[in-house]
Amino acid sequence: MAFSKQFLIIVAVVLPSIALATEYRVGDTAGWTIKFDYANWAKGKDFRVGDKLVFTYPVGAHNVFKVNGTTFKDCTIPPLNEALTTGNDVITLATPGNKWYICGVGQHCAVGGQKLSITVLPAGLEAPAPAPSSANGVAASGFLVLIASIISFVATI
Ligand SMILES: [Cu+2]
Repeated sequence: MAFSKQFLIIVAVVLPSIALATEYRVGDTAGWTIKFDYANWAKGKDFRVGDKLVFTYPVGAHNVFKVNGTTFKDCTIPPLNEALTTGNDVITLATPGNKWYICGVGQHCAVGGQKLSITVLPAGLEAPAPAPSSANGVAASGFLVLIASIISFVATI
């Protein structure tokens, strides 16, 4: 019983954050690479403040620069010390607005099309439209009540 109780507590702590913030693996299974249509990948996705972008690639093969719109368009490579290079770079979307990311290796941006442009919307719970905001709140609190009752149920076993 000790194990399943522990498991449920972990689920209770982790799941609400998953429900409210989304982690996007850039390029899905293709990851961060050349000759991939990132404009198409981003299309229709609802990027929100608090969501995360994860850039995955073999270390050394690519890198990630967060740039401005002009640099994005021209594929100007910033100083190398500004690059993310871990192969599993997680970027939390902290502010709303347009965000641009490019690869600074060789001609990956200019020729390989390894560039991502997204528009980040305000966080779901702070959205200006009241209807979806309150709907999210109700769903989240209902979810927490459910988890709490599961935990108290397990605790009584
Ligand atoms: Cu690259």
